Amino acid sequence: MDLRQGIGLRKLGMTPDEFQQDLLSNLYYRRGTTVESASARDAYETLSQTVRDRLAERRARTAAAHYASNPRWVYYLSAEYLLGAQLEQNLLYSGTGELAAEAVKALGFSLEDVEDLDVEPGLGNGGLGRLAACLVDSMATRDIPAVGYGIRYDLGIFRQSIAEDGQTEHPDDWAFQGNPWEFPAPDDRQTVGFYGHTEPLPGSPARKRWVPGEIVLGEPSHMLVPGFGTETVNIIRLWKAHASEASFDLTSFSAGQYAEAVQEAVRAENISKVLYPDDSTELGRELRLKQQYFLVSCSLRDIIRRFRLRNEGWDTFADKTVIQLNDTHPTIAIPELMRLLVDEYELDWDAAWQITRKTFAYTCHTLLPEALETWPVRMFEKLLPRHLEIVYLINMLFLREVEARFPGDHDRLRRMSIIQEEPDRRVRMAHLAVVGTEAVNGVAELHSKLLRETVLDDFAELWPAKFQNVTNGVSPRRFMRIANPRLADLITEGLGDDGWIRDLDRLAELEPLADDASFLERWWAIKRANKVDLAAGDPDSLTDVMIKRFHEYKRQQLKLLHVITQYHRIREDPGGDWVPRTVLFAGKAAPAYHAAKDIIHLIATVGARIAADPVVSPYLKVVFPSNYNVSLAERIIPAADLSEQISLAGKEASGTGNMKLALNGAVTIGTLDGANIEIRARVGAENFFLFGMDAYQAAQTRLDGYDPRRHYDQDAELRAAVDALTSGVFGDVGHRVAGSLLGRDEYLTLADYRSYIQCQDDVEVAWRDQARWTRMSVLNTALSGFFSSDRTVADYAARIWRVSAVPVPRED
Ligand code: AZC
Repeated sequence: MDLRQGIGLRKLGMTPDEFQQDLLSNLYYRRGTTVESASARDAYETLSQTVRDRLAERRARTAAAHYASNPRWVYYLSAEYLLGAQLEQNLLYSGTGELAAEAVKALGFSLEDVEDLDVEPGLGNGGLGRLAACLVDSMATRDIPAVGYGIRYDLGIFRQSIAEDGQTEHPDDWAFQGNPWEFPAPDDRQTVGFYGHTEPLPGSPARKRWVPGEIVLGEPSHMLVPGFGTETVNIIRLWKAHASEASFDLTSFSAGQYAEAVQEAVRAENISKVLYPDDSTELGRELRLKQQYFLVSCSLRDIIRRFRLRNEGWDTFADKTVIQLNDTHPTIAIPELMRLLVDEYELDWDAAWQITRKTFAYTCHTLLPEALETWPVRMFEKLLPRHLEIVYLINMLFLREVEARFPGDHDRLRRMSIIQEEPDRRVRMAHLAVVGTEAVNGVAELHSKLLRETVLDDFAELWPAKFQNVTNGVSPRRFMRIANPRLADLITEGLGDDGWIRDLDRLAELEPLADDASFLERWWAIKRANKVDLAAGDPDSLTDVMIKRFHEYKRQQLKLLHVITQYHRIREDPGGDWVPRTVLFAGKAAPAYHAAKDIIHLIATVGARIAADPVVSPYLKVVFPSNYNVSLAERIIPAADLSEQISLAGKEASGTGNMKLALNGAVTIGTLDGANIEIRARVGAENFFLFGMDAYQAAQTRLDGYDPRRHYDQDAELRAAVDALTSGVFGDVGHRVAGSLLGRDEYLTLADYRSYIQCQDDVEVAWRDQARWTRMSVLNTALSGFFSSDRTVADYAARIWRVSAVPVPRED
């Protein structure tokens, strides 16, 4: 019997009895309890295992199909994954929702009770981590053989509580009660070195032996990533740091020095202890560099192990392997692959470099200079001495290439070097990532263009063909079908079948329904029902949402100035015909980012004041649900009428919340930034509220010597709003925020204020006409099919990875 063909795997279509049997068997044999004494947690654990087993069958068939076809595999390296809750997703993807509901009912629970116990793995910060989750979903859905690699942080993104004094952070011990979705694979553990020194090796001057000073083990576990409407189940493999046995100091322990005895072990295990809750600014901590190398070293050894299983020569490695670097965090993979090939597998430098360059591709997610990672040479050298030598050699050969193309252009060499010399010596990871890869992409058209024109202009001049754009996308499963079942059902009814969930361009077929009055009525009623479920405010009010990380460039402070202006207007004319609004903010600020935390604090303060004001509160409500995460996003997005995408143009690489909201029928108010531009181009200018400067005007405003006071002096309403902040009624925090706006106003908030306010007035005019608004809403959904991550993955597959689908046969 060929074991790989099917190890007695169960048939796909299960009867309720069979499902129930499996559940009971898990309850008895794995959980060790009985029907009579099963708690909700017992029900949750056993249901999760039962559902997981259904996917594990498909996983086994997937591995067999991949092994047989020996394709080019995609390896996605990402320091972050914001996966979202797993149970509901896996019920949907395995088609076991109804079976599960019945089975847990027999144990005395409802599916909702049980789903409430499912904790989302918060292994990411924001857009970049959630994008990684959408892409692995779509890779599986598109039958692309892929493995995602990441770190299994003990503590994910902090839990946030919000009070009138702003944000407080609490540790997120997400797997405290265990994680039923994870398969530990201790046998595949890898050994990772740090520190130490290098020694010459006889024979080849390019080869060295690295003698590390510290050894840490990486233990993998994997989670299943099912495709939707297909048989493929891929995996993500997450590494957890483990101390090696030798690190326990028995001598100290015997002498009663317990802390000393485990000191080394604790240090080792700290590597995967915590996700850095830092979205864009450099913490400059050695531990972070250690995390990056830990991820890279474990993953590359695993990739090579998988390659060598197939017994092929190194000359085929790049044909069988593409490694996508999700931002610069895993960029040390480039010197690490060189080290493995040259030092350990004894390839000569040129052959190794050819392989390396053909294997890697790099996605950049930012335009903020401060978010481009650099590491002090001294720290890099201490932690990774061999890698620094390799980086130097890569740099020398690279600069020779530049010199040959642009003889005598010393300034260009200085600008392009992988090593920054002034003011201090640092390794520029983005430069390394461009030099060591075959393709570099930005994440929206404007972003890719600005990368070529500004941040990476010298590189684009040298290698124009290397630079590409792949516009981001989002999973229609999680953000439509799961998050918004009412809307999904209506769309399915409107289109005649649910094929759109895998083929989102089909939403365009809804376009004619935007003129069908009864369809519009039902659309409106669904939005209202979603607002009732969210229970954030009056479901008949305009639900105006700004949900994203807090950062000054995203300009939550601009939204707040609008709120204060609205507050003043209502107070001045209490009898006016005001459009009732619920303004909902949600999002976290990096704990050390004081200016962003001030803005949260100020929102909470202003919100409380408005709530206490009987004149204003019937028309204006500010809510700030705490702990924004994927699950909360799934509740807010279906209820949103207006989507705030108001970053300073040229700063938001793409945005993906903007896509989720548009797909759920929220109308965008936004600047010409990131993917907003592409959303507007698709849904039509008349269905999008545009305001503010574009990226070139913003850059010019800066060059011309921007003075925020000029706007303050000229605009009475703006002055009143800023004066309210400085008046003291909102406390010290009001002062601080006003000070920053009048002082530097780094992100040109005041310059865009008037245009924003006018645009918000236009929003209200449109909102008063319910038919017009609903039509805009339907068209936003209908014309946003492009923003499916299935399309994003198809783009990567065709243009960057050059891989094709490997369908997994159904079990007969
Ligand atoms: C984000 C960008 O800010 C956002 O515009 C983009 O949509 C998203 O990546 C996905 O491409 N960047 C990050 O989240 N960056 C980090 C370091 O977390």
